[in-house]
Amino acid sequence: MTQATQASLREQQYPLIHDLANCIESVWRENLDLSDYQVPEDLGYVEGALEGERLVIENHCYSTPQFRKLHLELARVGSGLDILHCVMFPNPEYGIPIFGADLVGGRGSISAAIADLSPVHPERALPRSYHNALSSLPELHFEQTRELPQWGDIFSDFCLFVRPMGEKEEANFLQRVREYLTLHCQLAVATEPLTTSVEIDQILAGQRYYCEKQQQNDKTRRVLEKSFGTEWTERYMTTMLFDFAA
Ligand code: BLA
Repeated sequence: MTQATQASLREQQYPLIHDLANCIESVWRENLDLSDYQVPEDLGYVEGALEGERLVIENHCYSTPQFRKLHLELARVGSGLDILHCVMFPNPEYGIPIFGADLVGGRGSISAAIADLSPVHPERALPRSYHNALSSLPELHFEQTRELPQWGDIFSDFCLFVRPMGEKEEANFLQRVREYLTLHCQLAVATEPLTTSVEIDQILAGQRYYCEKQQQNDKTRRVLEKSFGTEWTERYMTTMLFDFAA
């Protein structure tokens, strides 16, 4: 797939999705030491249309000393539904949360906008440095907050899950995600790696729990299955979207 075609999916996407994708990549570039991450060859750019509308997916991945995988995915279903998915998977030697974001919408509005720094420690507590930094951000008000699904016990108290109403709320959402990302990158870089296998195993277990819960999101699964079938979707959800060390 050529760069020109890749750029054009982002150009066509809903403005908040396009802007958030650019924001994520610029915060990464400004704060982290990015290396290439080898996306499995057949998963960089994917198109499918088994029994419904055409689904186009493009993946951008990097790794850094603190993160084994930074994943930004942009997708479009048919001509109307745009999706942004982003997860930052830390190396297990770093006892830091998992940043995740998902935006779904199009044709005039975003129906779901979620962003969080999700804990992976036992008791699912955030490190104190994160708790303090997040607590000191000014409070934001959104007209329509949304309720988390049952599998959503992985998210922190700082999870933002809203249907942004209008440009002002969209701008507020974007700004808040920029703040989450920036403080996350800065705290991650300042974090000393863990040294004991007991601590590292706890982090691995927390990351695994996070991925297993995310794999239960039937809304994501259904969209993928309609275009790519059940087998491909299972592989994609467990190796590309939410993979963990076995
Ligand atoms: C919701 N995710 C959704 C919805 C769709 C997708 C269609 C329903 C939107 C709505 O209710 O308005 C679809 N999301 C996708 C697809 C991909 C995707 C197809 O990423 C990828 C190709 N999901 C994540 C991450 C988080 C997340 C990283 O991938 C959170 C950090 C959360 N998505 C999330 C949640 C919901 C959602 C909590 C609402 C689920 C529900 O209400 O049941």
